[in-house]
Amino acid sequence: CVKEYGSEDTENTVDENLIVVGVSQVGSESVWRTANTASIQNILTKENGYFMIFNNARQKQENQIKALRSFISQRVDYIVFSPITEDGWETVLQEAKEAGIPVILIDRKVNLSDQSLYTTWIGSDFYKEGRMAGNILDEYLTKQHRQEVSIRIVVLQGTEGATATIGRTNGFNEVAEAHENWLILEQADGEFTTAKGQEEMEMLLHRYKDIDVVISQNDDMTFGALTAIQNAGLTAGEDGDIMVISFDAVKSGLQLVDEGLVTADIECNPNQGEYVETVIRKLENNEAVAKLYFVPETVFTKENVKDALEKRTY
Ligand code: GYE
Repeated sequence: CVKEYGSEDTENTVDENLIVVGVSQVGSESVWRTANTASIQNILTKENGYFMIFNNARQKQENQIKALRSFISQRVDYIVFSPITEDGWETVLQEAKEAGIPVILIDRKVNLSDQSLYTTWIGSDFYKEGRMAGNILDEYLTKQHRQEVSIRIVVLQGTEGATATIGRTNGFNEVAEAHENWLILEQADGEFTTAKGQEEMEMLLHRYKDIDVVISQNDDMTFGALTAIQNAGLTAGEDGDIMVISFDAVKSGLQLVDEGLVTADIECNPNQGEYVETVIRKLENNEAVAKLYFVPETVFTKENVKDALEKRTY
């Protein structure tokens, strides 16, 4: 017994016992994203009872909307997707609801007036991550007795309108506002990529003298920013010219913490696959699921990075 998907092609026929899941991923802009994709792909396997249809939207919302519509027309059993930005999903999610397909959001959130348009969201507390960045900066500046002197900060932001960008910005800004001596010179859009991170950092170094701190909203932008800092003849680190605080804590980011070039890396946990699978299993058994699931995360500095660095697989 088989279900048919799209064409008559036998390759497109699926064993009826498998649960069909359409997965729409933002893109492959970062190391974190690749790890997130792998975590989903490693668990939604045939051996585990799934047939996964994967789409990489290459950073375009229109591609994601197209993918969701194609999942709906193929009558998948579940839709799993990470929305690139928060706005603009109401119509297509309404279509999924009308088709009776549960939607599981991962990583980023959507801005909706009707919360019944998705079943569950699994991801990180980005606002908390932003606050953690502020608090750890405060700790280091206190240790250096720099509570009274002016601290000049630049922020490399991720994709505009994405939950990760919004939360990390708001969380950090709230801590910054409580410190009169912290001055945010500029928040630049580095789009979560190494190339744009470097480009923006070069411009910032050109525009502003004496930058003390860079808050970089993901490790990929940090890699680019460090190149720019180095090319400008400056040094990064707690005792260097510019203190760098990063987000994600992928292996290559943790390596930089260990080397002292990045002072703190705020972890963002990409391992959401198991949560997705648990949620689907519960829904299959008609069990209740929570509306929000937060993945556990921590902050890495030189003090605790060694162990994590050894264990990191991504
Ligand atoms: O920090 C970044 C990725 O939304 C948490 O997106 C995610 C962010 C992550 O491109 O590296």
